[in-house]
Amino acid sequence: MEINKRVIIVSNRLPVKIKEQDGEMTYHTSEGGLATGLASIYKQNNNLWIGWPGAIVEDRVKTKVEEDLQQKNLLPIFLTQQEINEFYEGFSNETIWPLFHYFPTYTTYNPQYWESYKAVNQKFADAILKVASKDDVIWIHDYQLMLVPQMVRDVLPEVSIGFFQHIPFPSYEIFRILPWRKELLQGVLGADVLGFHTYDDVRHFLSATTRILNIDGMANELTIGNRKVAVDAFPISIDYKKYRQIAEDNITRRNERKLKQLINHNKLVISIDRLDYSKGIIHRLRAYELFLQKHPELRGKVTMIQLVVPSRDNVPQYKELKEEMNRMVSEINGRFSTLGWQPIQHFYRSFPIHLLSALYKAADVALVTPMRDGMNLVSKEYIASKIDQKGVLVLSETAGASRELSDAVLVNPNDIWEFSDKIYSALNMPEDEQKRRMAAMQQTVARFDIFNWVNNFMDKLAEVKAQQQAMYTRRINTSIQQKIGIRYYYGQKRLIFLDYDGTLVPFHNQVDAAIPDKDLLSILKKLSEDPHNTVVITSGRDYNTLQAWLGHLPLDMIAEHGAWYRDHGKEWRSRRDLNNEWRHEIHRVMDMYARRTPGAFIEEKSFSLAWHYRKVEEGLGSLRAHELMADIKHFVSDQGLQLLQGDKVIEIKSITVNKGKAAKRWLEKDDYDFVMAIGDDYTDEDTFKAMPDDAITIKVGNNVSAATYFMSSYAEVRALLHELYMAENIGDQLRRDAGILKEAS
Ligand code: ADQ
Repeated sequence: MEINKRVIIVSNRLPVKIKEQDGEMTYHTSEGGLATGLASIYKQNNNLWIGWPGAIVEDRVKTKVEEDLQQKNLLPIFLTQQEINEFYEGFSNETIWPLFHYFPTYTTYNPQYWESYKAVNQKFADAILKVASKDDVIWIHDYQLMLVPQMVRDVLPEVSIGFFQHIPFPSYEIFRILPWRKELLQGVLGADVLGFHTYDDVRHFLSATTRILNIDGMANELTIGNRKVAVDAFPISIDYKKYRQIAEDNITRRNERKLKQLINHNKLVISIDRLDYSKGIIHRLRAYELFLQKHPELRGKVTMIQLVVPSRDNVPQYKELKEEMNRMVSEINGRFSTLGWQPIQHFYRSFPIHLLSALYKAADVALVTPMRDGMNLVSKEYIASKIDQKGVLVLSETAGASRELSDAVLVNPNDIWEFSDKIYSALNMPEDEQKRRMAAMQQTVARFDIFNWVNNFMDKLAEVKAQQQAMYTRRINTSIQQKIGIRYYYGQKRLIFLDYDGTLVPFHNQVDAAIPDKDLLSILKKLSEDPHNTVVITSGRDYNTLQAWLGHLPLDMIAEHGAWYRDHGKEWRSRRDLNNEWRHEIHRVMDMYARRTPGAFIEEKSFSLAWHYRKVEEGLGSLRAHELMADIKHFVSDQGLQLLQGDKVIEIKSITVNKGKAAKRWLEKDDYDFVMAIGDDYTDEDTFKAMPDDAITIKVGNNVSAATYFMSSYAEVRALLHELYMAENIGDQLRRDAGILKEAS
């Protein structure tokens, strides 16, 4: 973790509850998992946590509250009642929350809420910007603040920003329903590291950015302008040691004894969550009811303790849920109770941690069965509290925690029948199996605790920033450009290799649309007409196209990655040693895949075949390309061919043909004092590697490269080339002026 930088944590809620009693302000610091984990950061040095203090604060006490909280390294943002209604309860909890938890029918689309969401996000961003400098690390939390990263980035372009989302990121098909999907994505992409709980969330997020913003990336890295952004899974956890200590505490032991007496030493099933439709409370009650119905022999021998913490109960759906829950609990109790036994003990309130811990310890089975949950910490708290390792966790497969806790009894909460069977088998699981499973899960939770989570996230953020900075120093800026200009100016024999697509013209969906424009032709003409210059276009395109587009200029050209070449003023020649016997078979397979894939097509070059999928439906193209590659890979290696994977294209050619080999032919021709190569894709890497040590090599784009320098676009390449021949002209002028001056003197 980078400890020498100042860290600013930002979340909707501050880790403090504030109350006013008889004119006195009291502050109760939260014991929640996130607050505990982040306490190791925000309480240090001049670090800071920014957020809403959880209550409406009257103007007259605002300054006092600010001063009090400042002592605790907290900076409050005050929200008005209207902001709470529209930004917090509105857009955050009635729009994003239900949709991201796969409840589209509960989702409200209210433009007024959206306006408020934007305004409050701006309020948070302004508060950050008031105190932050470009060297700080800013860690923004959760779905209430998705626009803040970009708002901060706009003002502090170099600052380190992390964003962590605590709730699921839904599949693209769900996310796209949202009218403001684009803005939310652009907002979070202001961060350098985007963290989610699970790899599935990461996958969904990447698929949404590809499809909605048309941003492509390599694996889980995206390139936003000149910035690399990492998207990764950081499963949150709990303070394991703390939960173990509490479980061993005498107060907890006493509570546990009392609890067992209270339920007559029955088997105990527990259920603990916040009141929320995402938590699966109703489905769980149904499954428990069915279990009691199917197993009359266990009635009177099992008790369920259900704890529900009040939450958001002025949002209509939560009110309805509460009514439905109460109705079901009394129905089940009414139906099955006997004089000495009640199947469900229901509590609608928060419990002190020692009582919670006693429940975890006493429980034979914990039912943690949300419909959807980003992670779910109750499951991990239960595991940590099991000192004797006896007890079974029944866990939803749709909770993020299920990815780590594979030794739990996994359940689909919608499948009530199977669910009720699993309650039964959990209650009857042999003790040694309980212990084996519990031990394995304890190992995981102990190792990947909340502190590990904080460290992993902060380390990743530092790593990404360092990578960005390394890239930044290799980006061509004015001073590097000047140095290149000087070397160019003094060069007497210059050799310049230029790739075509993506380097001199933008990447087009239509292969033939990349025809050179007037501006480009003029640049190439001026460069190549200079008698000191040899300009070589090195392209993967077929030679007929290059001839038609650029043949009239005094350029040298390499076509089809080196299978064909032309010295200016001469005819095109091909390599004599290449054979084409493999062609028929590869063409047959490529054609089979093209016929199954709308939008795919084959490009025929004289010594290679390319299968393009740039016009194929997103996702399907790369799926087919992988199938195709798997199909031909043995043939390719048997025949001494090479399979190249490009940007939405795969190409098969002889292994002996590459741009680097072709470039060598030119390098060997003469002794050059200025060598430069510019290219944008993987095939240009061969050129870069073939260049002498003192050559200037430039990669267009941000991917890893053997090139020394980076540029972001074809437009910058053109500007550089323009500068170079201008340098020559200005130089000539200077030389002439110098001559005139000499003569005059
Ligand atoms: P939550 O939806 O709040 O968090 P969860 O992770 O389960 O869900 O945390 C609930 C917390 O409340 C636990 O620490 C639990 O002990 C406590 N709690 C529950 N009932 C209680 C009661 N009656 N009395 C006292 N305490 C009680 C969101 C996401 C989750 C994600 C977390 C953290 O929805 O998926 O795991 O953030 O990222």
